[in-house]
Amino acid sequence: MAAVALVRGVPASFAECVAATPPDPPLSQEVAAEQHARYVAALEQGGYDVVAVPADDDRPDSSFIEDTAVVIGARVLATRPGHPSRRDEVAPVAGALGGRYPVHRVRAPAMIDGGDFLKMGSSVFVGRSDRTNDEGVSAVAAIAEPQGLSVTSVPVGRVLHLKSGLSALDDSTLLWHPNACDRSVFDGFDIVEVPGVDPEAANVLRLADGRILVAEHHQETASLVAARGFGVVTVDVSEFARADGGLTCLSIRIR
Ligand code: CIR
Repeated sequence: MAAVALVRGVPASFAECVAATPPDPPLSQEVAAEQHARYVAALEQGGYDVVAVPADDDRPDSSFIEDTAVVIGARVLATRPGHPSRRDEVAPVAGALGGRYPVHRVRAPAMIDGGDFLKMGSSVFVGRSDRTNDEGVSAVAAIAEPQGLSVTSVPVGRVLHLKSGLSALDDSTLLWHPNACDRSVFDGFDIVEVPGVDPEAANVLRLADGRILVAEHHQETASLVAARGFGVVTVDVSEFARADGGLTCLSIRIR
């Protein structure tokens, strides 16, 4: 089956995104839209068939589509995002996925953001963050465990989401920044530590062809990943980084 990536265009209200620190100067929808177009092109060149969910001008954070659904084996969990302003982003994404997969729904009080979900082979890790609670982790486990996947709940450190500070290079190799979580969670995996002050430098995206997409403003990460023998592609997503989003946040990948 072809690898598919769902994306969602940049809304007119992008400047109103939730952000830990108010961006100064304000976010630019125009710049973000240009960067988004290049991101989509990089996904296509990396082997993904890209499916665009219609943009929603009234939902500023809706380009961060990763948070709205997670693909768990042969099933999809439509999330209930931790930030209340983001909950209405979910239905159109669940609708787009529904034609391909059985879609399960998360019910209150459970909360989960897709940025807290990481799958490496048969291991699933779910970050316990300000956006994802224990009930959210249980919702993942209820779908993952019957499919033979193990689920580990991971207290996140000083990051928004688990994947704000780590990501998989392949099913056994993890790019990890110390702010993300305790390193021992990933005992048994090959860990590549990312130095520096910005945990988002550890957020990269596996393309369908095995190459790794790295944010252009994280050149040190690009060198680290290349030194491990992976092909590297870079793309500028700096406008999204100013809204606390990384590379993975901008798509839902189905491989
Ligand atoms: C938010 O705070 O929800 C958005 N401004 C950023 C979401 C980033 N998503 C992700 O890390 N998966």
